[in-house]
Amino acid sequence: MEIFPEYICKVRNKLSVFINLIYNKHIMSDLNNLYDAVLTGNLNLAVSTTQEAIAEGIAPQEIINGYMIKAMEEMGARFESGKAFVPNLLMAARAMKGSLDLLKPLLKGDTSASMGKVVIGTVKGDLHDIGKNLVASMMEGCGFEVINLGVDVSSDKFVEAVKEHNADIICMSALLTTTMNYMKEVVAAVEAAGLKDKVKIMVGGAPLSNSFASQIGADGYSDNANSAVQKAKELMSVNLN
Ligand code: B1M
Repeated sequence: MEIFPEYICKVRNKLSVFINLIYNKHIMSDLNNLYDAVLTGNLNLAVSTTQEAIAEGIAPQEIINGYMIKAMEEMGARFESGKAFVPNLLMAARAMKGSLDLLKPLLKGDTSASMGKVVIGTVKGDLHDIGKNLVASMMEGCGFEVINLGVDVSSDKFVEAVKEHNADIICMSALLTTTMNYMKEVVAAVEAAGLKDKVKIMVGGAPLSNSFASQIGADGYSDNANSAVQKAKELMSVNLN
């Protein structure tokens, strides 16, 4: 008779392992749906899968970095090899934005004091804004006040915004090898306006590197949204000393 409860216990444990396995597989397949949704530009699937993932308590960072950015990388590779075209890029971007809109509020932290003011924009000639908006959301989430100037931003606009908002940091984004050099013009314009000692300049975007950032006289470079926040904090503490 004593064997019976032990037997029930073993069965119960086996069952719970089995249920966990199914449950985890369910989560995995959901997020793989998100990868597919971004890649195929399926906005509805991207939104519904993101809603499910949020309801399951999956961290926004995991959803973004583990699935959406990977899908975008694959889209870029397909575009480069002639297997995808501009309409495919646009549809993928639309699906990713739909999903990011749901995740943005979750990136916001509970911060009352401002860490500093950031003016952010994609430089003149460049229309890519997904990565830049991700950086903006992360900065906001970590307590920075963010003034988002959008895309195709000229050096004049950056300088005006710094003056108007008394900004501490400029964040520039560029995704094209043809537009990244414009960043140098922005640095020169900031210098010409006599603001170089007042505002720190950060740059980011896929074709950039640390050495490019130093070459153009920027104060910081980061290759993703998380490290951009870290760098901004670092630069602010330098400012405060
Ligand atoms: Co275009 N595109 N695109 N595109 N596009 C790329 C960039 C490309 C690499 C694709 C490829 O060939 N493999 C290629 C550039 C090649 C090059 O210059 N070497 C390219 C091209 C050629 C073009 C066009 C010229 C195509 C054409 O018309 N023939 C054209 C240019 C238009 C223009 O800007 N004037 C074009 C257009 C477009 C769309 C408009 C259709 C669309 C953008 C839609 C939008 O953004 N609203 C698009 C897309 C979607 C892409 C890819 C596929 C994806 C970009 C993306 O959103 N990635 C891209 C291929 C790729 O990147 N692999 C490609 C996801 C995003 C989260 O990552 O933007 O890298 P990312 O941001 C990261 C980091 O870089 C960093 O943090 C972010 C988060 O981790 N970061 C910063 C970014 N900005 C930062 C700023 C900071 C700090 C960090 O401040 C401090």
